[in-house]
Amino acid sequence: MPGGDLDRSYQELRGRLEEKGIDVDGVEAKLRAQRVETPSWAYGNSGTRFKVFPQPGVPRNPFEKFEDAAQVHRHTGICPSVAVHIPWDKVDDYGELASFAGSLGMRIGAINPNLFQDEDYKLGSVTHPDPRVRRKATDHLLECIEIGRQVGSDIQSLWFADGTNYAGQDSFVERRHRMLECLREAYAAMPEGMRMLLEYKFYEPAFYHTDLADWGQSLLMCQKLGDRAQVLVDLGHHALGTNVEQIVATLLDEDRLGGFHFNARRYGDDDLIVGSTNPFELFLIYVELVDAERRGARVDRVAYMIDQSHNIEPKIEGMIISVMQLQESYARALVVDWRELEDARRSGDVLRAYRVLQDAYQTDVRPLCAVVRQQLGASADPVGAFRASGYMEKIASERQGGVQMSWT
Ligand code: LRH
Ligand code: MN
Ligand code: MN
Repeated sequence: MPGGDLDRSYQELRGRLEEKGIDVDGVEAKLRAQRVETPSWAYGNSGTRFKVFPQPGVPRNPFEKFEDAAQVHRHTGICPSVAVHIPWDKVDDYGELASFAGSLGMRIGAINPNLFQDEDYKLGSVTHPDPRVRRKATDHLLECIEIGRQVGSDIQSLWFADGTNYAGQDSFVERRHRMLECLREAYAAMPEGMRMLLEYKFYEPAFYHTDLADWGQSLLMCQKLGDRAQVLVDLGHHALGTNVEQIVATLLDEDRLGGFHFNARRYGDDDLIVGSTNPFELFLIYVELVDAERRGARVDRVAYMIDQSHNIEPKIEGMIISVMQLQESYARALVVDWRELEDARRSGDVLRAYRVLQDAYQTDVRPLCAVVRQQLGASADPVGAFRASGYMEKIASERQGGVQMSWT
């Protein structure tokens, strides 16, 4: 949709939306304010437990991961921060990493402590029966809070691989109590303004039970910890058929939605491009976010983070496409005709209500998103511009021996 074509399709779309009574300038302002955080681990080599396929030009250190993330920001205009995983992104001086990020117009986002890659954690980390292991896990949480404080990050994003493999292996309740005790200590150490997000996953790597298996278990933990503990919804961490948009709506209503890990999944793992197979679900999640904002919920605090690692597809381009999917889903949710929807709901017109949503979902918002990116000084066509920039060729020739920074 380059040049004149873009202008024509944008004007057409704008006209159609205005006829529907949509405030297009308002929609554009919201899209300009949208932010998405990309994960450092998405830029390194990754794979499944069967095989890692190394890619050319992959970063050799955390600094180079920020360089790649800066490309995503350059072309999309809405991704100035990067989530880091400690110790995958261990450096001697985090202040140096933060200022390097700053020199690229970027910053360090959520800090993700890693409590799953140590021999000691075989039976759990913060739930481990041995207090010595729990001490070690809690110390790592404290270390990550300190890093966050140093680099000005206000989010600790926690995911626990804790669970058991056999019935009878340990007590569910005692493990909960141990977790709560460790998290209380970490929570108390957080500076004001820092939040703790608790991610849940109903499977993997434990086979019998997972200590934080679903949003309810995370929420209960958060409620015990305090207001600055909130639930993190990773789209890939649900049973098939789970209504994720309802979970999102409920957590927003309780002011406990801390953030997202966006991705898509077909069966169990969770690393595909967000919205690649389930764009309607993604749209419906954004509809709940837009609705919550209309109701005055604190949507501004929600952390919109991607959690993907692309195994066979080019990583930077895969991330750019992911961000565009989020931008387009949000744009579609912003053009929902709420007056019409509420009227249909009130009169019990089930299918009119559904069709109002369909009408927004079927709107081709790509010209609007392209124009918004131009307004932000980014690219109307991010993939085309990235491909034409020669960045991939440059890193492929300059970087040898890229790191692998995931669990594989
Ligand atoms: C676990 C998870 C969690 C980790 C990330 C790498 O499946 O979603 O967020 O930190 O993957
Ligand atoms: Mn996740
Ligand atoms: Mn995951």
